[in-house]
Amino acid sequence: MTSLTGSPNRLIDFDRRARTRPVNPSAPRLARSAAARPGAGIVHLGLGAFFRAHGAFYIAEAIAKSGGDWGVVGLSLMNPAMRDRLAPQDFAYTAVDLGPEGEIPRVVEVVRDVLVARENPEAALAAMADPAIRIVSLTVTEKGYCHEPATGRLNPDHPDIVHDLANPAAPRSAPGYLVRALARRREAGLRPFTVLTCDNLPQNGRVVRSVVLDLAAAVDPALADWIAAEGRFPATMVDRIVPATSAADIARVTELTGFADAAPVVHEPFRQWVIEDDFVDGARPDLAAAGARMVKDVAAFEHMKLRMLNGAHSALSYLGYLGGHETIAETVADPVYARFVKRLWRDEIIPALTPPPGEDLHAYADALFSRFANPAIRHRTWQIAMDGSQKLPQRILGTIAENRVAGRPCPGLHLAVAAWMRYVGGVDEKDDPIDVRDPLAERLRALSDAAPDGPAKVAALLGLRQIFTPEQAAAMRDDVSAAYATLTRLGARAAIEGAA
Ligand code: CS2
Repeated sequence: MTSLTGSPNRLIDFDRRARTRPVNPSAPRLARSAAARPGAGIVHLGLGAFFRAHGAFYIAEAIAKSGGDWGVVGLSLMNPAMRDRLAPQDFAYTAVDLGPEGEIPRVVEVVRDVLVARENPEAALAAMADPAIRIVSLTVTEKGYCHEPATGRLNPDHPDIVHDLANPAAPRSAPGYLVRALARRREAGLRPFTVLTCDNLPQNGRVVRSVVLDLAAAVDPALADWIAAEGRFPATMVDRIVPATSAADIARVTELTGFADAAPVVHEPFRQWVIEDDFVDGARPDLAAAGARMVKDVAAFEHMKLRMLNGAHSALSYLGYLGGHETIAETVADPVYARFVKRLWRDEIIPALTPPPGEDLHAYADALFSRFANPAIRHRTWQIAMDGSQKLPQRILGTIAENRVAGRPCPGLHLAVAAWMRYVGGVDEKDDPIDVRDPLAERLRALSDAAPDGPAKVAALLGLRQIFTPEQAAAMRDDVSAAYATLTRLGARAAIEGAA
């Protein structure tokens, strides 16, 4: 048994022999070990698979190496499902590493509790205002910040923001909870918590700071001044590929470990966390001891990751889905798509990037290709295709804009934007419906349906100011229309073959 014992908060490796155990239909439920628990120091909003396989993993390791009361209280804004799954196993869960050496299950025990804000807003706010809590971290996805993707500012017309402005004491949105909890801390004479965003947004620290300040200023300008002066919103670059947990994953975990776990996570071996080292009073776990890179400036890392990993992910998800591929691994196993994505990195994405210190972008692209090709990771194209309206600006449109300034053509990226347009039209290449998940889904579908032909559909979608600036829309119109026409005429796979 290789386990990190001797620490109150452990990542326990299962006995490797457990892997040969037959599936036991009456397997005992996973339970927390008897070890002492660290006190809570972090509230985390949005306890999905990604945070549980990434941030929680680093925090558990940081505590194991350097100690500290940095246990995590999870907070779901709406959905009780995660709490209901984790509570019977005392919030322990299995994280399975799907690497070339096989599957390695570990138990992560850093989560102490999960609260559901909609059921009990008071308990959620009390937890965030507890003096022991020094960090509120977030993985609420791009749309959870209620901002305008094109500008990074709070969207005052967002229904949850309209609600929170009218009812600041009983919020609904993530920014609403942050502002209300910070107000309570100020009233109680406490220091603010650090807001640690772990979502794939450009300048994510700046975005969350600006939505919090915009909302606070609308409620109480003095509160906004205090947050601006005392609050800290470090930017981060987060990376680990963590597909949604499937029923097959849940069954496999019992087979591997002999324990029933209602909420395991499966993830690739790779992980990276680059964090701007700017915390309120320097209070944070020793994340560097767990392998996180603490830096002054995250921007170059963030650009590299958002544009190379997430940009290629989004391009492959729309083009792969339309071409009939279910997962990213399947998509890049198709040689036409493999050539396409490698060319996309080499000719269109890398030339528009400045490498971060110590990174070679071509080696990074090679490593990404291997990560995408990992057949054990069943990351569905449909999952990545979700919320494209919130993802395109930072993943693809910025690169297109910089290429334009430099006079570099980018046919692959234009094809990706056109594929997104075909996708949100809601009908695939076999005339079957697509289940489009996006906060703007209805609007996108209506615009596409109302336009009589391809060029008109492209023009209508480019008119969405939440996504495209007027200059971008004007500059891209001809290229995207041409790409859209090719996609419609040939289908995604043949269109890619032409562009590769
Ligand atoms: C993916 C990301 O779902 C998506 O949009 O591109 O979740 C991606 O897997 C992670 O950012 C990898 O770090």
